[in-house]
Amino acid sequence: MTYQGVLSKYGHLLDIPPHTRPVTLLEGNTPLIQADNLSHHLGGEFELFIKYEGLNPTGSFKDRGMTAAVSEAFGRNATTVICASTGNTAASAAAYASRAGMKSIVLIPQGKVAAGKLAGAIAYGAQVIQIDGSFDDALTMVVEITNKHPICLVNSINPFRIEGQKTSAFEICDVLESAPDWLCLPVGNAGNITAYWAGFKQYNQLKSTGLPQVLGVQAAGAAPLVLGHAVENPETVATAIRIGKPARGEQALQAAEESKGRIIAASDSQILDMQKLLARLEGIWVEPASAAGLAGLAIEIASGKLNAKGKRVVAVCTGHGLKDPDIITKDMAKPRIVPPKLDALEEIILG
Ligand code: AN7
Repeated sequence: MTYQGVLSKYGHLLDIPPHTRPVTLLEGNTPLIQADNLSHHLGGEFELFIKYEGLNPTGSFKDRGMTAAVSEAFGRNATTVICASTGNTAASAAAYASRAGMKSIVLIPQGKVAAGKLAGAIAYGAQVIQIDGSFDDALTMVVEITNKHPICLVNSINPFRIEGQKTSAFEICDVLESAPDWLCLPVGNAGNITAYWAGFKQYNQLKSTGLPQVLGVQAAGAAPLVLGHAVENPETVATAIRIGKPARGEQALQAAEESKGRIIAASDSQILDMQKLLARLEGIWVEPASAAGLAGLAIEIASGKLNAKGKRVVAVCTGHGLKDPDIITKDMAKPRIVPPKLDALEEIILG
């Protein structure tokens, strides 16, 4: 049978109600790409795979959970969904809502959303509202408004988001025929790390696939789970994870602890260096936040705290580089302009 999305493939393993009516863009089934060049660069002698979640229909991992959340809402005839977002959730919610004929409202922190995400939300027809505050302020507002009005909240507080998101852990185990030794991923509002851990645990119970150690990575300027307290004014170039009060912070810490992993911070320059490295060594361009997991892996290997030798490591790259082109082009020298003449071209490329 042709591929019909994550609910069709893994729905029997997900805790979603019977009234759910699938709204899908054939999300999921993303490639697990072996990254030998990068593994070699990081010291080698281990297997590294990139779970390239930026290849989902709206360009980020959010589509897995969003198909579940919107399908559940659609199945009970909800008409409107709302979310707070640093951008990717907004684009995903807007796309799935439109596909279901529903309205979407997205609250974003003013001026801090990457161009490709804002453009997506607008293109898919969301009502986009900028909040003169942070993501955390916006999340508080959508919780309040959905307590008062019949609008469906599709942030990862919504349990169906977590259910759908678990499918990425299932896919990794299906492809590798076991869980990896380590799973590295960025952490913002902490829905994704919560879902992966739940997914790996469920698959291990069902199929004895084993469990990974989980390395969650926050941006140093937005690292509440590393600091042990909320961050009032989170700041990072990785705007996707510019979050100071993660809704599922407790569960993220639990995932790290239970898995004998940890949550660490990477600086903006470490994140951006890894973004470039991954693009240049492997041809995989991800948005800055998505490079955080790998940046954390590099930090842990370099400091000797993580011995990857002989291990299998999966790094989750959550969003596509095209989401945030400005981060690459803003400091870039303009490509040279030459007349349309062969000798001019030869002079440049042959020196
Ligand atoms: C590319 O879109 O929170 O820890 O509102 O876009 O599950 O929050 C995005 C988060 C990692 C962190 N990578 O995941 C939003 C939003 C990318 C992201 C994360 C996000 P969570």
